[in-house]
Amino acid sequence: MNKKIITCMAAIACAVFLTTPAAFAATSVLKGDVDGNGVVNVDDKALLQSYILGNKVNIVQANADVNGDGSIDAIDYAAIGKMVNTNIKGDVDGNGIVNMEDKTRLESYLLGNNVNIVATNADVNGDNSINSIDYADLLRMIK
Ligand SMILES: [Ca+2]
Ligand SMILES: [Ca+2]
Ligand SMILES: [Ca+2]
Repeated sequence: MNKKIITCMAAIACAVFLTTPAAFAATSVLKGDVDGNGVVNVDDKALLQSYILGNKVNIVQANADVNGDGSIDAIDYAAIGKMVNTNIKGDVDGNGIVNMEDKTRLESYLLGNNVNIVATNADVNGDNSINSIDYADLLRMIK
């Protein structure tokens, strides 16, 4: 009888242990991640700007209020601006790493699509123009 109860309790504890991390992931706050996709990049900056300008866009309020003062405003926008990387050549989306996502984003930008980019990072060769030469340089960086 006692053994059965203990087994049952262990099972419950185990179930709680297994489900808790997932629950945390769904509700945890990532300051700066305005769109709630799990990374802070130039898209979050652009989305917050749109929100502050009064556009009806969906944002994760807890993430957008970076300084936690209960209002989402220009101060938070400036804070996110600092979180988005502008000093890594090739980091087109400004998330701090150079990878295939940056390649895809630059490709889309060069095709004329309306995508957000960090211009200083996308201009890989630093000639003040973002073009196929930068794209070729970026390809070499991630290979
Ligand atoms: Ca994000
Ligand atoms: Ca704030
Ligand atoms: Ca990147």
